[in-house]
Amino acid sequence: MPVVWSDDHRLHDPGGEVWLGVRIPGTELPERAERIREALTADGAWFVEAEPQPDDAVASVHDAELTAYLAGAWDAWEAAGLPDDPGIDRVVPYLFPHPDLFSGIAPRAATSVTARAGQFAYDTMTLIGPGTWEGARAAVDSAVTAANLVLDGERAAYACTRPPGHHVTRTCFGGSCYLNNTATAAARLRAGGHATVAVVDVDAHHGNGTQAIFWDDPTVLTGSVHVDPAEGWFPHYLGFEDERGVDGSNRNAVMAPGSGDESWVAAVSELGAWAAEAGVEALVVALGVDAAEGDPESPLAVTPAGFREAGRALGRLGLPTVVVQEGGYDLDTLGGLVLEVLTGIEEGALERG
Ligand code: SP5
Ligand code: ZN
Repeated sequence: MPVVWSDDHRLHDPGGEVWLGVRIPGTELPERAERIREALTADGAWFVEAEPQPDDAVASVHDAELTAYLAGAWDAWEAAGLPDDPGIDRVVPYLFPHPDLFSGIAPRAATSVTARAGQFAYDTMTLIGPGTWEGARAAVDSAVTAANLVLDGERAAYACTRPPGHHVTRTCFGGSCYLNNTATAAARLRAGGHATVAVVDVDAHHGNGTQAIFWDDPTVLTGSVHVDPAEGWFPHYLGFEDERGVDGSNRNAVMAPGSGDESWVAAVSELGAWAAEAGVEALVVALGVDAAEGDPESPLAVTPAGFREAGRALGRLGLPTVVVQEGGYDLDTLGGLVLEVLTGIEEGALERG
C-alpha cells in the first residue's frame, strides 16, 4: 500500500516533557518516524509525498480557537522573552481554567501568554517549540493525503507521520498530540462520500480525543482497545467500557496490564466486527504500536505475530482502509511492528478476495 511521508515532521521536536514539575527527556522523538521509514524502505515500500491540504481539513475536527492558538503559541512565547527569562525554551502551561472555578460564568480568554497556555493544553507533557505547528500541520497533510488516495481507489494507504494525534479533542490537546490526524482522515472519508466510517484505535492508550470529537456523530463509529485506565494509565479519566457515545457509536475495550496476543488480538477483531456489522463503508486504523512487549510507555505485551494477526483481522473486513500512525516508542522495534500490521492488513484483504 502507498506510504505517505513528509520530511516536515522533523520540524517538531518537543524537547522532552514536564513531568511532575521536572523537565525530563521524552519518547515522542523525530527518530520514531525515521525508524519506521527505514523499516518500510528495506521492505521495498512505495512512498508518496504528503500534499498540502486546505485548512478546512483541520477545521473539520477542531475549533478555530485551538488552531489559532497552536499556530501562534511559539511566536507569542518567544516575543514575550520567556526563553530568556525565566529561561524555558518550550511553551508550557502553569494555570488551568478548571471548570469548577467559574460558577457558570463564561471563561474569558486569558491575555497573558503564560496563562493562555493552560487554556488549551490539558497536561504539562505536551510542549510547543519553534516548529511544532508546522510539524503538526504536516501530519494532518499526511493523514488527509492517505484518505484521498483511498477515495481515489487505493484499497489501503498508510500515513507514516508524527506527532501523533488521537488524544486531541475539538478544543484541547495533550498526550504528545497537537492536531487529531486520525480524525481528519475520518472526516475526509465522510466528506468524500462514505456515508459511515469507523475508527479502530489500537494504540496502547485510549483514543480519548477521537472519541470526544465524534461522540455525538452517529456517522463516525469510534472504537479503542487500550490498557485499562483504572490500572493507573494515561489518560486516566477516560477510556472506560461504559463510555458508549450518543446513539451507541463508541466502544472501549480495556486490557489488563500484561495482556498479550490472545486477548489483545481478540479485542481488535471484536471492534472490527462491531464496525462491519454496523455497515460502515470505510475504516481508519489509528495505529499505535506501543502495545508491544518492551515498549517504554505501556505495560501490554503484544508480539510481532500478534500485530500481524490484528492486521489480518482488520484487512479481512474488506473495507477501504486508511492507516494513521499514532504512538509506539521502542525505537529498535517499532518499524518492524508497523510493517507487521501493514502486511497483515494486505494479507487479510487478499484472503477475503
Ligand atoms: C500518542 C501516545 O501514545 N500518547 C501517549 C501519551 C502517554 N504519555 C504518558 C506519560 C506519562 C508520564 N511519563 C513519565 C515517564 C517517567 N519515566
Ligand atoms: Zn499511545
